[in-house]
Amino acid sequence: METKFINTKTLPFCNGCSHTTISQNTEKALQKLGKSLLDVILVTDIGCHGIIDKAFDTHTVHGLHGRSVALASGVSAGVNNPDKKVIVFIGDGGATIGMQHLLDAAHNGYNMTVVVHNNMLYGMTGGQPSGFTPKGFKTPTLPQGASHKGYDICGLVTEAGASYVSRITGIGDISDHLAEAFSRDGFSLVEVMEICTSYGVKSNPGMKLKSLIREAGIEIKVYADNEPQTYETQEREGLPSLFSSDMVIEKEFPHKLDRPLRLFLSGTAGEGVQAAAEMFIRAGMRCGLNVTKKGSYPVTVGVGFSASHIILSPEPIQYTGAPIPDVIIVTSEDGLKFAQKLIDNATKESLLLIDDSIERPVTKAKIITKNFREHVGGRNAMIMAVFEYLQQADIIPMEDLMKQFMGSKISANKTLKRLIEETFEIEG
Ligand SMILES: Cc1ncc(C[n+]2csc(CCOP(=O)(O)OP(=O)(O)O)c2C)c(N)n1
Ligand code: SF4
Repeated sequence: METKFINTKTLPFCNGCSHTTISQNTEKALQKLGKSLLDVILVTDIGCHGIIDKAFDTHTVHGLHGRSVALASGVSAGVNNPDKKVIVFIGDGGATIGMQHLLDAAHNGYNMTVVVHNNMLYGMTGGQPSGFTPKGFKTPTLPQGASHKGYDICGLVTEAGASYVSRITGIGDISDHLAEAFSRDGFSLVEVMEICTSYGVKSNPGMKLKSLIREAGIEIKVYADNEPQTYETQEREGLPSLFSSDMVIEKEFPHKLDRPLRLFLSGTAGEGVQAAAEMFIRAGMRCGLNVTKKGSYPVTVGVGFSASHIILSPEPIQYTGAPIPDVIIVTSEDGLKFAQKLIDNATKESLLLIDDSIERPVTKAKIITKNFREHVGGRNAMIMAVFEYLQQADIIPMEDLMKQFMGSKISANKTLKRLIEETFEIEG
């Protein structure tokens, strides 16, 4: 039986909008190529065309306006598998905003097909002109018509090194054109000329797409049909994919957690907060736990606070926030300031582990003070603190955390290593 890629009969677009034609023909093209649902990763941009993703039963990712090609480049490089098809849906608005991403993706030969839905205006926000609006074409916010001709994206990505490029009109059965592009390795692009039946027609009454294209000198043709130069063959040969078994962390130790544990580590930039959090979650993963880690720090990463929210859980983690963490570890004044709200929210069940150089804050949490900074200096205070916490909590083996420590660059610090071994009576 033919694979159904679209899970609904009612697509979300206005009557007559060619976004419908593109979606239906994408399904048809994928069927012609014998693709299965999990072979396809559809990356959509912001705009009317982008609201289609929930109708596709493939993998889908919805990106920021203009950034879908950049996102897809990461997906393509990460997946690194020519049998998986990365397809980008982007409007002429998004393609204008993210044009550099299109040029770079073509230049680097990322495996993907970009389908530019060129209705010559920003549809979703009411018809502002884009960089692709042809000379003379009117829109609701530009009633006098565009004064310049639009960018020729097909010419530009061809010049940048795309392997296959064509421009077509979004009328009738376009599935063969799409299938042709989908079947190519490397970067391919199809620009589909369309009319926005809501705003394009309203501003240009009586206009016909084909005559408009002809009068504007927009060519409908195959622009590039070259031997593919793909990113994979040039750069990544022999490197593991992100999904490679080389990246898998095998379960090695038992754990004693029967519910999620939410920790908040808060200290000063450059004092090992992120490294300590990383060690802790990796140790959790070695025990078969689900984990999340979110770093928080100012954009000027070398100064001010540095904090990490981490969750370890025997169950899958559906929500990564923690308005009331179970444990808050504070190793500096910067960290205290940043953690203040969470300390205020803490309950009797919460634990606050805090360096004894800091004045004890008022809180409902149970407080334990320890001297983390004295022997190691600020630099590794959080590493000492997570060892201290783990020794008290006994949820995963200390040996596991020590193994993570020994696998990190910080273990080259002999003084720190000796101090951990002596304080926690554990062999490195
Ligand atoms: C960075 C950014 N700027 C502006 C917007 C507002 N915005 C949402 S949709 C849209 C227009 C989308 O037009 P286009 O990309 O051509 O897609 P269409 O709606 O025509 O399919 C704009 C400007 C946004 N979401 N993000
Ligand atoms: S507003 Fe325009 S682009 Fe958006 S769905 Fe309607 S016709 Fe299509």
